[in-house]
Amino acid sequence: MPLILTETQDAIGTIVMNHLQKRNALSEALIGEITTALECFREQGIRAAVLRAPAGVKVWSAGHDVSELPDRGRDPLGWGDSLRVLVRAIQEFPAPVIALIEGGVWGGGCEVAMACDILVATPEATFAITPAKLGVPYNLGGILTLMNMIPLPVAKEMLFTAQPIPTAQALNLGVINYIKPADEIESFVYGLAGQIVVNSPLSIAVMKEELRLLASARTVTPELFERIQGLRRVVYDSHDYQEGLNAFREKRKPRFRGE
Ligand code: YXS
Repeated sequence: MPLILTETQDAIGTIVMNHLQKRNALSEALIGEITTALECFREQGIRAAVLRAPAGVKVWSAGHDVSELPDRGRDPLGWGDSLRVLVRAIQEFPAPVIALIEGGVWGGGCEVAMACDILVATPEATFAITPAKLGVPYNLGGILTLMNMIPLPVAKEMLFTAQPIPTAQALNLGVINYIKPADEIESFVYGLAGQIVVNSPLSIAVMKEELRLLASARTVTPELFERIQGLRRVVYDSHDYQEGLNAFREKRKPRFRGE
C-alpha cells in the first residue's frame, strides 16, 4: 500500500504523507516515495509543490523513524541517511515547495518542514525539535537549517527542552509564513501556489538555488569540521544514545547518565 498520495493539477504537484499508523514517521520507505514523487514532478515541469498530511491529522510527521536509527557506534545522521536525503531533495527541487501543516511536527519532521520554501500552518499545529529527548547528536547540516530559520536563543530553547512550540510563536519568529484555520488553509495554500506558477519558473528556480547556496555558505575549516564530528561521535558512541533508542523502543522514559 503506498505511503503517500500524489496529485498534479495546473502545474501544481501535491504530495500527501499518508503513513498514519506510524504518524508519518520518516522511514526510508516513506522518504523514498516522496523523493520519487519529487523527481516525477521535476520531469513533469511542476512549478510549485505542496507537501502535506491528510486533512485533520493530529500529527503532520513524527520525525525520523526511530526504528531505523542505528545502534550506538554509527553516525545516525550521516550524509546518506534518508532524512538528510529528503531535506536535500526538497531544498534542491527547482520549484517552491509549500509545507501545508496540520498537527504536530516532531524531530526531523521540523527540519523537513523548514527545508520547505513557504510554510503555512493551522493554529493547532506545533513544532518540537527532539534530538535531546532521544540522545541524538544532531548533524551539522541540520543545525545549519535550524540556524537559518530560527533565532539562536529560540533554537537553543527548542533543542535543549525538546518541547513543542505553538504556531503563533513560530509565526512571530518568522519560521512560518501564515497561520490559517483548518477550513481555509487548503484554498489559501493553493491560491499561493497559483500566484507562483504564473511567474517565470526559470527565474524562480535560479533564485531558489541562489538562496540555498548563499544560506549554506559558511567557512568551515577542516579543523572545525573534524572537531564537530569528534564531539558528535562521543554522543553516538555513548550509553545515553543507546539508552534513548532503547527507551523509545520499550515505550518508557530514558534514564540518561551523561556518559
Ligand atoms: O506502537 P506502535 O507499533 O503502534 O507504533 C506507534 C509508535 O511507535 C509509532 N511512532 C514511531 N515509530 C518510529 N519513529 C517515530 N518517530 C515514531 N513516532 C511514532 O507510531 C505508532 C503510533 O504512535 P503513538 O501511539 O505514540 O501515537 P500518538 O498519537 O499517541 O502520539 C503521536 C506522537 C508523535 C506524539 C508520538 O508518537 C511521539 O512522541 N512520537 C515520537 C516523536 C519524536 O520524538 N520524534 C523524533 C524522532 S528522532 C528524529 O526525528 C531525529 C533523529 S532527532 O531526534 O534528531 O530530531
